[in-house]
Order: sequence, then C-alpha cells, then structure tokens
Amino acid sequence: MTRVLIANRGEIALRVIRACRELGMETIAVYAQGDEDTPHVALADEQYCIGPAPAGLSYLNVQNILTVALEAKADAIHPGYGFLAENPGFAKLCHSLGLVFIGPSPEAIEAMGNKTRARELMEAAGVPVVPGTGPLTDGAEAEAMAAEIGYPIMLKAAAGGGGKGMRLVEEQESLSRALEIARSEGEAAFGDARVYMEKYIQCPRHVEIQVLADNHGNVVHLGERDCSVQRRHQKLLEEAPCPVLTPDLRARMGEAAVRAAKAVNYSGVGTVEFLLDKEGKFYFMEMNTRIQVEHPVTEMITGIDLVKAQLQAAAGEQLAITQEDIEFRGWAIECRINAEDPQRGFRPAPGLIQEWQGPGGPWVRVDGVARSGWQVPPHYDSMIAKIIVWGQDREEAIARMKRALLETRVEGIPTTIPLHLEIIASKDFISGNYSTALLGRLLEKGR
Ligand code: MV4
Repeated sequence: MTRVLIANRGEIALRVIRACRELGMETIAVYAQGDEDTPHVALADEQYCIGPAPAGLSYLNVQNILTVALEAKADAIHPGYGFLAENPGFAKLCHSLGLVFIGPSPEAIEAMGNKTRARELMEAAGVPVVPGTGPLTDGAEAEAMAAEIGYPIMLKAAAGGGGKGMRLVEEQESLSRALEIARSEGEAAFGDARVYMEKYIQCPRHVEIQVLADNHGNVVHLGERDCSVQRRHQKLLEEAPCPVLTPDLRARMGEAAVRAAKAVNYSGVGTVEFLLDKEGKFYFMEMNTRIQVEHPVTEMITGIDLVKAQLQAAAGEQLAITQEDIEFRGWAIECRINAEDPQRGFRPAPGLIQEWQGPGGPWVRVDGVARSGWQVPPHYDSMIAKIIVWGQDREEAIARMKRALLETRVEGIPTTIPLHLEIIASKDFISGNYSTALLGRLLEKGR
C-alpha cells in the first residue's frame, strides 16, 4: 500500500496526509472547485479536481472519486469521516476495483449501520444494551412492550443514528401517534420505516471507547472519551479520560467494546458509543466505523497515532501493541472551533476570515485549516479548527485550554470560542459531574 487517495477535505484530509507522509506513502488529494488552495491540496503529492463545490457533485461523487483513483493508480482510499466514510456500497466498490478501503469490511459497516441489527449482535456478544425491542410491527405490540419496559421510552429509527429519528414518549396516550410519526420520519429520512423502542435513560453521559483492530483478529481498546458536551447531537467539546470513570468501570467498558468489535470481525479504528447513567450502568448506543473528529484526545493520553495505526492495519500489519502495553497519562481536552453564530442559534456563519491567529505553546495542538484571508465555504460543515490540549491532570488541562482559547484571535466571522470559555468556566463542567444536559442548561441560563 504505497499510494493513498484521500476522499475528503479540510482538517481530516490534512491529518491523513500527514500520517501517510510519516509512513512514506504517496498521497493523492481530491478537491472540489473552491477548495483549490486549501492546505490538504497543497500538501499532497498529486491533486485532482472532482467537481463543483456542492458535496453531492464532488466529495460524495463516487464515480468521479473512483475514476481519479484508477487514473492516478492509487492502491488505497482513505474516506476520512462524514461523506462516504460509512457507506458500505462505496467500500464494496473499492474492493471490487482492487482498491484497499481504509476502514472495516462493508459487512461490519452494514451491521453497525442498522441499529436493530447492531443491538441483536451486541446482545449476543454480551455487550449491555438498553432494555428494548427489535423492529416494532404495530401499535398493540408497542403498547405491550412499553408497558413491560416502563415509561418514559424512546422510539428510534432502525436506520437512524446520531440523534436522527428519535422520539421521547412519556406516557401511553401518545405512543401510537408517536409511533406513526417515527415510522413516517424514518421512511422519509432513511427510506426505512422500521422503528424500535428503548427504555429512556435519564440525563446520560456519552462515553465512547476507542478500539483498534488488525486483520488478524487482534483487538485492543485505547480508553474512553467523554463527549457529553453536545448541542443538538453535535459534539462541541470532548475530553479524555472521562471524569467519573473508575478503573474498574473503564476495564468493563473497554472489554465490552472489544467484544463488540470482535462480534463484527472489526478491523482498523472504531468507536463504541455508550450511554452511562447516574448509577454507573452503561449501555451500548452505536458503533462508529470510522476515524472520529475527536480522535486527538485519545492520541494525547496514549501517545498512539490513530491514523497511522489505521493505515498500518489496512496494509495488513499485525497490531504492534497488546492491551498490557497501553497506558494512559494525563488529561486531554478538545474544543471544536466552528464558524457559527452563538447569537443567532449557532447558525453556520460562513464568510471571510479576515484574521486567524491560532494558539501555541507547550502541549497545545491545532488541527485545522483556518487561515487569515480564507473564505469559509457554505457547502460543508462549519468546523474550521480543533484546539486540543494536554495537561498532567484535568485542572492543568482546563487552565491550558482557557489560555489557548483566550490567545486565539479570529476576525471576520463569529465562532464558538466564547461558548467554550463559558463551558470550561462553568461549575458543572469544572466539577466533572455533568451530563448531556450541561449545554442546554448553560444556554438556558444565558437567555
Ligand atoms: C438515548 C438517550 C436516552 N435513552 N437512548 C442521542 C444520539 C444517539 N446516539 C442516541 N442518543 C440518545 N439515546 C435512550 N434509550 C439519550 C440520547 C441522547 C444523547 C445521547 C448521547 C449524547 C447526547 C445526547 C443528547 C440527547 C439524547
């Protein structure tokens, strides 16, 4: 595996190209019109335009991407995250063209993409799942199951995920109507009306475990990330480790995540997401079959380059580490700097970055493509940079992140920097005792 096409843009494309270069691999960038002079295009060995700016005509354009891959004689494709990263059809097409898809098998992607199938597989693998059901057939069955499980319950689209296609039902009277709506929303959004039910876990934390597997059946976990600071299912700030996890809980969640990966013959890097309730019980939520935005906080406390590990696994190498080799040191926090306007409901605020002066100094990492004079395009997601810090402990990491955020100068567009300063200064966050309700409460107070 020597020539890798990166089928993505922005900070993750830059991140993958950097890892390829450290492994002596040649890199092929693809870009849409408007992305010509962005950093990932400049750093790659070769560059190809794959279409107009709208993602559907470029970064989601399978035909153009694979045509470039064959023309440029790539032998592997890295999908990054988003776009085609969890598209089993794309992974199958890569394999059929003799290209290495840098990710798990299409079967693993498919298994985890269907949430009811994933639940079945997890239950069979001894991974705790939320008390719930398979696809519901009719209102009568739903009422019987809800009576058994106990209200409140959550209706979820089998083809949903990431918060899409979920409906909270507090009492029996609204169940059948809610089921109808959930089914039609599932049909409309995903072309799949199947809906299942789970007991509603009150104010959970979102704690996810990073797993790493090779093509030879070896699987390790690299600890957890707490991603509970979210707004409308969009993560904003992540930290590793999770402030409330005990070593015993970490071991049990890690072992469950490894079982989850083995259940689908996973290879490469993946993330098993859990809901953690106030009693310290954890439940499987979803498995993400890609490298994630927040992977740097795990890299900071383990010293492992996750993208290089992904490339080496895809190249067929055996894992170089065992679970005993993995140690966690210190604390890491990541803040996503989005071009969004907190004064206007965090609506994306594309526009000209008149000035960008990023932070620096000891243990501060900036992964991103924000630059002075750069026009943030309206076609893609609004993240322009990630600031990641490491500290000996959580207190130092918080102080360092505050210093880094205050040091960052952005003129021309509104960003989430002021919100991050509010979050890390809030009592709940500093106490470490917060849940997915933290941001909603903070924004309520602000009103
Ligand atoms: C839940 C839940 C409570 N109970 N499932 C949201 C995104 C998707 N990954 C699943 N999510 C949830 N599923 C049950 N049975 C609460 C959420 C949830 C949530 C989960 C993680 C992080 C942030 C969240 C925000 C709102 C709801």
